[in-house]
Amino acid sequence: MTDSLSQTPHRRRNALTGEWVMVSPQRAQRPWQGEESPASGGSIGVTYDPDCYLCPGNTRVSGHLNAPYTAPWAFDNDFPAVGTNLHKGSAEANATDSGGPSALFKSEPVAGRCRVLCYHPDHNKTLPNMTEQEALAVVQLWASEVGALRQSYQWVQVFENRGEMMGCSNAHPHGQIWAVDRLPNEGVKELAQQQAFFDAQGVTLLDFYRAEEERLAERLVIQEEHWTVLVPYWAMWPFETLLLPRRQIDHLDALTESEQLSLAQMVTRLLRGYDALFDTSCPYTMGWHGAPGSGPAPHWQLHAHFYPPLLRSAGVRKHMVGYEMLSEAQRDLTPEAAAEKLRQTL
Ligand code: H2U
Ligand code: ZN
Repeated sequence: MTDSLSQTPHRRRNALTGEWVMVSPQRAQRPWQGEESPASGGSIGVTYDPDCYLCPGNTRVSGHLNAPYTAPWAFDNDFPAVGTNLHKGSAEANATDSGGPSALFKSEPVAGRCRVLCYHPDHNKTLPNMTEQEALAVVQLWASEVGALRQSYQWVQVFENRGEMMGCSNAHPHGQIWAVDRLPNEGVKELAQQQAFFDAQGVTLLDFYRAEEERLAERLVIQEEHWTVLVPYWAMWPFETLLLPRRQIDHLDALTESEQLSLAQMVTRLLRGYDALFDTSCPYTMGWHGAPGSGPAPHWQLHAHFYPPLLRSAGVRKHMVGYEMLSEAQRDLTPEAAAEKLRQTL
């Protein structure tokens, strides 16, 4: 990296969304006198919690009974953000592009299906603590859920919020899926950038980008046969990473068996790295972006984003406030320095 990027303020463009992030490397050493959240202390240690609404056989808030599951298991969210009832009685699309005041009060209906994915019957078995086979079972559940839901919905968002800092309400290892019939903002931005790049260059943006990052090596975190993890050039969160397959893949359900197994290894390894870096059960939001719709999508590259909020230690997080909320994302630590620190823990 040139000295100017490692030492002087600059902006970097996110090639996947078209947005910019401001990088202020000279600020990375500034003293911190703000909030230090207490470290979460990691695992509590119970394998079964009679009060947990996700443990096998327990009763949920809704009164429904969980299956006595012994492998990853999914159910329809009892408090879904969207209904499956395809627009019946819901708001009609109410604005035209003809101008006038109605253009300022635009809305449209949205329908979908929300699922909760219990990753493991053991209340305490987070992804980084799983064996390869246990994590593989989670990967296979992601894949089968995506395979089924994308037949009916435009956008299938698999995600996991881990830790209280990320608003996760329950320690039981679990993820969620919100599948919707409208393309959400992130999908719209990523689709526009990937489509435009493919139309202009004839290659898949993130596949081309990954090969370039592998050549440069300064932001690589893990690279093996089927997958690469890197801190993107345009990372917004301090230790944000991007997980990419090493061939073009549209959807999670298109992985081969060896790609699934290798993915299980990669995810647990990366999450163990995060836990080691901060010496805590590291909070994060992670999620998969597969191609919208169910048809072939050579312009799209399947990928997962990992967004841990931590900055220096278990107790000091990055706040996306002030300039970030009002202007644009900003970071102090360079993505190259973050990748170096992550590599040291793996
Ligand atoms: P989070 O902790 O990641 O928010 O996920 C918990 C989800 O589980 C949440 O979306 C659902 C909530 O709606 N849930 C049920 O479906 N049934 C329950 O009995 C409690 C929580
Ligand atoms: Zn539980």
